[in-house]
Amino acid sequence: MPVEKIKKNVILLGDGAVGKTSLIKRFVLDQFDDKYITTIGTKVTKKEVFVGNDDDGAEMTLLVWDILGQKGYRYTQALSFGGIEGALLVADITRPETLESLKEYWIPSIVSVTGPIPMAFLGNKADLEDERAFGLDELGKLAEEYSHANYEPRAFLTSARTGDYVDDAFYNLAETMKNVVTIAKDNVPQYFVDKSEVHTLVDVVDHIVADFCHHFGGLENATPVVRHQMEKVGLDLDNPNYKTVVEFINNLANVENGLKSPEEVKMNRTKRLYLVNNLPNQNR
Ligand code: G3D
Ligand code: MG
Repeated sequence: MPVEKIKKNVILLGDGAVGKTSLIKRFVLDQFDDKYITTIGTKVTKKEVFVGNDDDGAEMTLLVWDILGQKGYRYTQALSFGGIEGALLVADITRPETLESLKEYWIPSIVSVTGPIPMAFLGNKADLEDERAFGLDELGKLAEEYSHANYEPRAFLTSARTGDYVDDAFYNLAETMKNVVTIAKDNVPQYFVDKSEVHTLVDVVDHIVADFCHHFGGLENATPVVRHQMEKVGLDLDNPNYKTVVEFINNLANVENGLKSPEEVKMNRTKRLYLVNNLPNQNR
């Protein structure tokens, strides 16, 4: 039987310093670089894998996308890419808030653009057992919430340092992508906010506006709508307050209602609210 050849785009998502870049390095090069390399821009790495068995196997080329914290850039990170068909959602087992933000931020961010896609959940830094704040139970529960008619996303405790379960996680995702038919949406530009660069309400409004414009067919179409909604809630751009920003977010959701699917509207609202609600209290 001829071997099937498949090419798939996968992306690693999660908060800064959870180990995304280290996991890719471990998987692709099978080594762990202890020296932290600050990377700027977007990076795609290629890896060939064979999944399945002799009777029903496939040679897969994985194009692995790393989202890179653009330190020093205050604005939204814009990634323009086509056809993401699988995602590894990465949290750091020593920091419970990184698990929370997968649910509240990263999953809505990607799913609102790609629709449901195969996912795998990684609790990374498993070697730091003494500092562990959550484990497979919690991660598995999150994975369950995203079960799909055709597959159950799996959870792994990985270590980019020791290599434990890194290949398992990538291969599991590859196998799921081989078996599940997804329709890749082509060339969907996506905004990912580098959350570590969001410090104030002004930053939050910046990001929300950029995100809304992106979903609303660009700056030109969206600007009058944004301006109108800001006036409606009395949002002062130079000095926004928590309450008006929340109202602004709700009103943008109302605008999107009817133009987008209810799921998409909900996810956009969720990730925007996450940004406001996770500011340091004194900056609210
Ligand atoms: P990111 O790409 O998600 O931002 P990085 O994360 O891959 O850059 O990793 C962030 C830090 O976590 C790095 O440490 C890296 O060495 C460390 N790290 C990544 N994976 C593991 C792991 O499995 N175990 C342990 N113990 N550390 C890990 P530094 O200190 O260099 O910033
Ligand atoms: Mg990185």
